Amino acid sequence: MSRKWTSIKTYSDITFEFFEGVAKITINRPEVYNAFRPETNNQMLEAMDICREREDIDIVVFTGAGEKAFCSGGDQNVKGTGGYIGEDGVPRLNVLDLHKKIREIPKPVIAMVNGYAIGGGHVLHVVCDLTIASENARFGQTGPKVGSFDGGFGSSYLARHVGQKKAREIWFLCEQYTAHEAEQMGMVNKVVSLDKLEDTVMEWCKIMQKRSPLALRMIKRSLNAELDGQHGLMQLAGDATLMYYLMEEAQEGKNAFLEKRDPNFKKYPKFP
Ligand code: S0N
Repeated sequence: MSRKWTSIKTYSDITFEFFEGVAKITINRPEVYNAFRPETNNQMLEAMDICREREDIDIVVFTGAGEKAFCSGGDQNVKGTGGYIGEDGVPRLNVLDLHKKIREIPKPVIAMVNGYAIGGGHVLHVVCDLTIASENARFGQTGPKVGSFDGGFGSSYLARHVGQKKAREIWFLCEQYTAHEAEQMGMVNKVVSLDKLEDTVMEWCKIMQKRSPLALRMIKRSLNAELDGQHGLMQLAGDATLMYYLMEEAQEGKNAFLEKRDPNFKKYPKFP
């Protein structure tokens, strides 16, 4: 089925579109198999901020332009010493900021993998909450072959998906894996034919859109907290505070202060 996606904002390296509560961020650099440069990451970071703020966006989908690649990682043409060199001449490793935003946004993020997910492109799908891949997709890390590595989510979170032995194999050997192999390893949720890929992603979105957004938010926070240490606990606790603020008991404290009286917390139930 073809959908009438509407553009949210125009960028040079990505398209950023909306349809029925779903925001789609497409890396649009097919000539380099959707490799990212610092500008690509900055644009995705801005798009993610918009996704976080807009109430009508329920779910974010990442994909790549064309039928060859989801993302082939850092653009080797602009790799310098100290990182990838942007138009400002400054070397950056700013894809890590994107990983953080994907983990932090309180909405589901889906990787719609339509081809190669290699190197930093592989890490990008690993960091997303869900991965739906087409049969032609290929997965793998290349770091130790091309002079890079991701010791962050690209290693530790990958190991949570596939186990320590398999994660070490993926990084040490730098081989490629088919979509079905990736599914069997536990790092892909579902594999479909390329012509069914977007339909399937949108079907999953429709199901999640019927679920309680706050429940999904708390589940994402809780699953992250287990891996993210103090930072993860801070995010989970932030949402607990949000829920407390929604209760009359929290309002009573503020109201009492403004009305210059003692708060009466006794009237609120204490659950066992
Ligand atoms: C994807 C591969 C396997 C496809 O192979 P195939 O089908 O043989 O096609 P090619 O002819 O190789 O490619 C088609 C065209 O696309 C260009 N191209 C592909 N990938 C890249 C790329 N990453 N950068 C620049 N150009 C790319 C080809 O050059 C070719 O163009 P033409 O036709 O003009 O020659 C195969 O292409 C492949 O293996 N690609 C490279 C994958 C790779 O090694 N990626 C980089 C891995 N490293 C990272 O991603 C760094 C991670 C990272 O960013 C990071 C991690 C942790 C902390 C910080 C950072 C950070 O640096 O930010």
